[in-house]
Amino acid sequence: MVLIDGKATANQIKNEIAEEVKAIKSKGERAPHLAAVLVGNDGASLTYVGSKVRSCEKVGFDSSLIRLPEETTEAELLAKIAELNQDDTLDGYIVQLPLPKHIDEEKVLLAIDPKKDVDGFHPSNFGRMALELETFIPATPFGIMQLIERYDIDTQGKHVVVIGRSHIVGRPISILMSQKGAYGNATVTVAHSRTKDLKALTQQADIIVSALGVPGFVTAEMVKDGVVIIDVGITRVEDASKEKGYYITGDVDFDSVAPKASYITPVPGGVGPMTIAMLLKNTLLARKWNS
Ligand code: L34
Repeated sequence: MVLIDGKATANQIKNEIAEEVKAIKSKGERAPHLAAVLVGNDGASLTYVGSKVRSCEKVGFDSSLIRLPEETTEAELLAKIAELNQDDTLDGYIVQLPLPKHIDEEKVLLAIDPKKDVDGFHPSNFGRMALELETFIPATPFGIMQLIERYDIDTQGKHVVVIGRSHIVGRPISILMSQKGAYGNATVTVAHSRTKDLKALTQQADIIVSALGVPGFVTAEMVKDGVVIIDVGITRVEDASKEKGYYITGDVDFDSVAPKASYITPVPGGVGPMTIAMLLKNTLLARKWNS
């Protein structure tokens, strides 16, 4: 069993980005600049956005954290977005999800200038991805593809079962893995809440990508020997015995599944850190494409 080290791979990618930033600065050009908008005080979102800002510093990017109160209206957020779209000192930005319930997420994502949409969530970027045109690939699926590539995991003709059909992970990874290419050409099944007999599907999966958010959902009897496990789930479970008052866990019952797996990503330290590294990568791409 190979434990896929997302943290180390993410650090490697960040080092590669840092080298590119050095080269940009040595030409007398300004550093790439990423901004993140965070509405409200969700604990997990604060952690993720904090990590994004720290990672910017690490690779030599400029960064801006724009924090807006929970009560921010949709109109106020849209006004902020219009401002960021016009800001020439900014290469890319993201609006951290989830947004408070009174704000229409779709409207917000549509308002982001696709050229600065380093999350790749805008319909035009998602469409470009589906059509295999040059674009920003959403950071989490991009990170998964990088792990598969850097660990040289064979996907040709393999049966991939994706659990979950979210716009951020399940749907895009299902598209990417079925595309032509060295780390594509897989046969992909997208499973979701209406899927009948999920176990029968996962039992014959060569690769399982679980993006559900239910701790311990994927158990040993659901997988075959030699399976590749990509665990995208990340849930905070309250636990008073822990320093932070919670621990983080994935969708996969790691202890029972790992012995059967050929490759497996841990949580934490798997896909999560890769999401952040690939957001930086997209910002660097924005810089190249827009200048
Ligand atoms: N707009 N919203 C937008 N873009 C995104 O790409 C995200 N996502 C998801 C939530 N909302 C978003 C993230 O950034 C999930 N996500 C994310 C980013 C980083 C990590 C997890 C999820 C991460 O760093 N995980 C660490 C543990 C962090 C912790 O201590 O909680 C890990 O090792 O998995």
